[in-house]
Amino acid sequence: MIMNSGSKGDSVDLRQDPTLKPATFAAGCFWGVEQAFRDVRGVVDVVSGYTGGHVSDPTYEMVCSGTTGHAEAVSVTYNPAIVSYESLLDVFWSTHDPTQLNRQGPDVGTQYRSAIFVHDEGQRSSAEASKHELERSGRLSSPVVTEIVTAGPFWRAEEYHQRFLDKCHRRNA
Ligand code: MHO
Repeated sequence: MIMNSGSKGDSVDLRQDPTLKPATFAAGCFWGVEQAFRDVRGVVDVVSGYTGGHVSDPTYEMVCSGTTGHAEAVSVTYNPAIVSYESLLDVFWSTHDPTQLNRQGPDVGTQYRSAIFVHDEGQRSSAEASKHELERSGRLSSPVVTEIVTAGPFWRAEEYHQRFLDKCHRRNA
């Protein structure tokens, strides 16, 4: 469930279409992660936000301070008839380095941790199987540190963070 505070923008309401499913991922700075999922066929909406923390309605500055426990994350709404959760997991693994603990490249802090926030037991077992498969593949030289945890409240980030890279490209065009 995406929590909107104030007059932050619209997002797809899952209650309006029971065939759509939610998926939530944290893989470092949400700008690029949002972009990666937007490009996937069968993904109908992606929202950048904050989840996994312990205060309500956090701001970007609060999350950046590392004191709220939140991770920068994306809430993906997808059509499982077109794209499987397993395919979304493949996108998740390929969009970041899941061996980096509490950082992603130059971005350091628990807000940049690698995590999969699962919405049901089916997602949990798929996520665990996918993580084990990646570990066993020998493609990575260090252990995968990705957390697999139950999804809780997801707070939509400030509007300027939504479609951030699109907006950058338009400014620079
Ligand atoms: N190092 C990045 C982090 C942004 S991301 C939304 C920057 O400030 O440019 O946390």
